[in-house]
Amino acid sequence: MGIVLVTGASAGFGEAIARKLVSLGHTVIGAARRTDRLSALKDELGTNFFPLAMDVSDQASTDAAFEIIDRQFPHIDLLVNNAGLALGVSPAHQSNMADWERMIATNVTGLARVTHKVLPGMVERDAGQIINLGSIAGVYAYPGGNVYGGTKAFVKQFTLNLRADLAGSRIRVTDIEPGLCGGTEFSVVRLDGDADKAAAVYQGVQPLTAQDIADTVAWIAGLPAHVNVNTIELMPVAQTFAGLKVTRDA
Ligand code: 8X3
Repeated sequence: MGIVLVTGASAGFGEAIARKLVSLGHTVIGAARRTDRLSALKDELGTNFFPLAMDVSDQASTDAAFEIIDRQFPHIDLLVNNAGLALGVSPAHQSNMADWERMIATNVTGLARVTHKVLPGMVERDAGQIINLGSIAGVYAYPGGNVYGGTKAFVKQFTLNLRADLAGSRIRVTDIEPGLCGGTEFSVVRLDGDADKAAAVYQGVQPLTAQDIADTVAWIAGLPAHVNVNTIELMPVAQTFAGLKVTRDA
């Protein structure tokens, strides 16, 4: 049983991962901006859940959160870099620059920032595990994916590059790459709060669930110490990578 830091723990994947890992006996530090939601989770999960205010897109907020972690916890055994978001599905030339900057600040800079905080301690102890939440959007290009897909390609390559730098150590690093996932606020946020458009994304489809992702995290974390899952791609059966578009002359 270990000490786990989950970012973006107030909702969606992060909340499900926190719940799952607490149920398995881990101590979970659940970090997020929305502390009211973390408090509710604390009421549910009890002493093995430690709510922590942290906005990974903000250096000062992350510094303050790590001062608390350093005071209260001896080390982190598992970092789950889950905080991230998609904003917009417009083609690149019609996208909003502020949306792009926010995705980069959270999905790229935030993930790197938290990793940069945690990694030296893991290397010093020659122990630990990092699980990053990438996406199929970082592997397959699709219309409207533009910067979101770019941030997830960063997550994938950063994960693999960490493996390269950590060669010879016992530290494990994984990129989980989910496809279409429902039952979370992800699509509502992506579609700027439009619940009808978000519901249409899942029309007639059984998507992955946050529970599927939490189970995957728990499986990877529970593998024997000599096994590293480099990347793992999950899609609902209803989604495939068929359909490379060909534009024909009229
Ligand atoms: C998002 C994956 O398939 O919903 O990370 O665009 S998908």
